[in-house]
Amino acid sequence: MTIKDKLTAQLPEWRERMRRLVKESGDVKVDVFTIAQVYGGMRDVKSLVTDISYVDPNEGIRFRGYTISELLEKLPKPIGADMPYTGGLYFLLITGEIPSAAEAEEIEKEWKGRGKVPQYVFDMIRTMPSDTHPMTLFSMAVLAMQYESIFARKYAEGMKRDTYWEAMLEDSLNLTAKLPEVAAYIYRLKYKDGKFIQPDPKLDWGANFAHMMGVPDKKYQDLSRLYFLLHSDHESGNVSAHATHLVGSALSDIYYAASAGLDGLAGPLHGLANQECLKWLLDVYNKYGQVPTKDELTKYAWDTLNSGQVIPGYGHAVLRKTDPRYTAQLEFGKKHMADDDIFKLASLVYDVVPEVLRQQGRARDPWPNVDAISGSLQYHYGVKEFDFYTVMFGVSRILGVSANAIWARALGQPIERPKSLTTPMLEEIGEKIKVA
Ligand code: NMX
Ligand code: MLT
Repeated sequence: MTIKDKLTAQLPEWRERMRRLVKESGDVKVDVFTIAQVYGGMRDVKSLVTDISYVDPNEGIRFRGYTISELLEKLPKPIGADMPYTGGLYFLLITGEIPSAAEAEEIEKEWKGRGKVPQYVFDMIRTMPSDTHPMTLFSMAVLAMQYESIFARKYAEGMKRDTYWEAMLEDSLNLTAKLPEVAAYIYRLKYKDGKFIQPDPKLDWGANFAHMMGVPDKKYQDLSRLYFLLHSDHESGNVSAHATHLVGSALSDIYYAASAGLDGLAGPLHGLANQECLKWLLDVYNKYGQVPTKDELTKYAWDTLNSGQVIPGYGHAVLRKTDPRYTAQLEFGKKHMADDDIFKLASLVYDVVPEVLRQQGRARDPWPNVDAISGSLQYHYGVKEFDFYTVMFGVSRILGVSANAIWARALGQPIERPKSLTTPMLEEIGEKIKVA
């Protein structure tokens, strides 16, 4: 059964569940929220729905109900690999089912067939100033491929509403197929004198990225597969997922929507934190010329806070415990690079920074998030150009946001349009409540 057949079979039940819920319980209040939340970035306001992943504040992410360790055990792996096929992960995100090895390989095959990047994308990237940030190039590349959109073409021709998702699925498979090559192209152009490496048809999607990056160590293939799994989705309220969903809700196709998501990911409070983290670690390391002592690191962390900056990689809007995506990477590092100084430093930060943030008393979550350690693993394998790191996050995140976009179309989710109020209106609401 293809992924499209699986969705076709699942859709009637999901549509009926949604219809029944709205009909029978449409007036039931899910949440009430405060003026502080209206001003405070809508934190914790329960107003989005996705069945693809869920972030529990204490447990962290579950993808389609599975924890990270369950997925690392259950998802099929290429022969000889420790980490699963990204194709199998994509199958799971879209269908909700753990794929068989044949099903995971089928997605990998689909991706190979759809992987050729149009020449105009490379030409466009090359016209940009050489010091353009890689995230700008990556987002532009995704946007440029909007030219290929089947959804946009079919919509213009007059597609039936209940088949929108089929075009979204086609576009999503076409787009995701091309991401590793686009990303590796940007990397090689910017940092390796434009000496490109062609994809190897024998390799899976994750391993091919590693190969095209030019990293010789075979373990980097596993790190890439792990990285793409961990960063793929984080429920729907984070900036990249929400921006993608918002733009997609206007019936913009996945190229427009994903490019918008990438633009949000490029912010230092979101995905760009991974480059900030590595930079912070290197600054510490260079200051002391070695892995510092705990006392030195404590002082450095306080200096960062006292100069009005955040400590990148720590804190989270939803999580209140160590991010399990951090833990999965820490375990990979302990297994494969325990003696690497930058990795050791990243691990030491875990022993120091939560206590510093607790003493400072501002951050609601003093624990590390996904970005706190990812750069140190890349650095170990020679991918040291940290302003590229968010591109890898973006490659992975498009898996999750495109899976969501397919379902948003399939369930006919409407254009997003919350209501805004003016400050005097909120003042009046505040006064009324006080008087009452
Ligand atoms: N270092 C210093 N201060 C922090 C940190 C941190 N790591 N985390 C939170 N705070 C501050 C925050 O700036 C805010 O200060 P103020 O009251 O002066 O505005 C206060 O603590 C309360 O913030 P929270 O409610 O705990 O966090 P919020 O939900 O607003 O923001 C983050 C969440 C993730 C944006 C925030 O923790 C942060 O800036 N962390 C560092 C950047 C980072 O690692 N981002 C990556 C997130 C994961 N990702 O990949 O997207
Ligand atoms: C993410 O992966 O999107 C980040 O952890 C941010 C978030 O979930 O708010």
